[in-house]
Amino acid sequence: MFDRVEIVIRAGDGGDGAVSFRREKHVPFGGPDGGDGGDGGNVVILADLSVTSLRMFKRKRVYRASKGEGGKGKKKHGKSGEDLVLRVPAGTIVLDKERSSDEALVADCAQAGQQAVVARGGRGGLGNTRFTSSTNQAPRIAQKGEVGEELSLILEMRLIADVGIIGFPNVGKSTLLAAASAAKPKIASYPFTTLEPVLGVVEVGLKSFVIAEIPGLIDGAHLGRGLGHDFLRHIMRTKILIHMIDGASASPVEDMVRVNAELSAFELTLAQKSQLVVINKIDLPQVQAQCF
Ligand SMILES: Nc1nc2c(ncn2[C@@H]2O[C@H](COP(=O)(O)OP(=O)(O)OP(=O)(O)O)[C@@H](O)[C@H]2O)c(=O)[nH]1
Ligand SMILES: [Mg+2]
Repeated sequence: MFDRVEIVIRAGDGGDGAVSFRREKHVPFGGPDGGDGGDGGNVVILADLSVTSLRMFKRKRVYRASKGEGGKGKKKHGKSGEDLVLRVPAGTIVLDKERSSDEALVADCAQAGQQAVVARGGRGGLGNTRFTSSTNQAPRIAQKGEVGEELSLILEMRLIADVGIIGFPNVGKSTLLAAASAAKPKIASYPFTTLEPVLGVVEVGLKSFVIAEIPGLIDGAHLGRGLGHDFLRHIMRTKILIHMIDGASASPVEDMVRVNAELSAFELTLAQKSQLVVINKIDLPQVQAQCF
């Protein structure tokens, strides 16, 4: 699953302004007529419902918007460069790779249709027509186009689930997801059966909400151990967490505390989300003896 990619974007340079003079028969000293350069194209990021992953950004790394054309004689302005629109899945956030994490957010395309200019094209340079003054009627100067902005970006897709199911491996997260929705995650009696977050839609009458299994939470997940680190990002936007505990574990309460410690080590706001704590496998006699 490609849910985080790094790309380089470069907005178009502005076109140069032209140095040009009118040349007409019988007009010995034509005035300056150099037009302005066109502006460079912007790079725009657009959340598009028809795009479901960031996979295509793995193939190509550098994205450039087109340049503005240079100005021409007869006061003709150069054409502006076209914007380059990069289509991403809804729920993608855009981070500036060079900045520290608290000021790195460039754009947040949570909903389809949201867009943001992430790199501005350079302005076109002024042609020599613009430099005429009372003392200089025939300026031989024109401005160069500005350079387009260049940025290294991280695109990160965050699943937009309303409810996240968390808990140690093998506690029964997939079983709940499969029972509550039409999703068909693999269920097996060993840890790490689920290797990527799985989404399901839960229908309640006419309403529905999205539920996500977040796999691989173990001690040290926030440090990248197991699978957990990457996937914790996905639950940042959930409204509530279902914290599932295996009632048959040697110490269910300690399991819960350890998972919570992972959440707060990763991001404090995650640990502050409301949790519905669920003890699972209560059909087993030893669980009934232990928990009730
Ligand atoms: N007895 C009993 N077993 C259950 C219950 N719920 C799940 N299980 C079993 O627990 C095992 C693990 O279930 P999963 O749903 O795959 O657990 P998971 O949390 O998704 O596991 P990972 O994806 O590997 O982290 C399976 O053998 C399930 O059949 C339950 O309510 N009672
Ligand atoms: Mg699972």
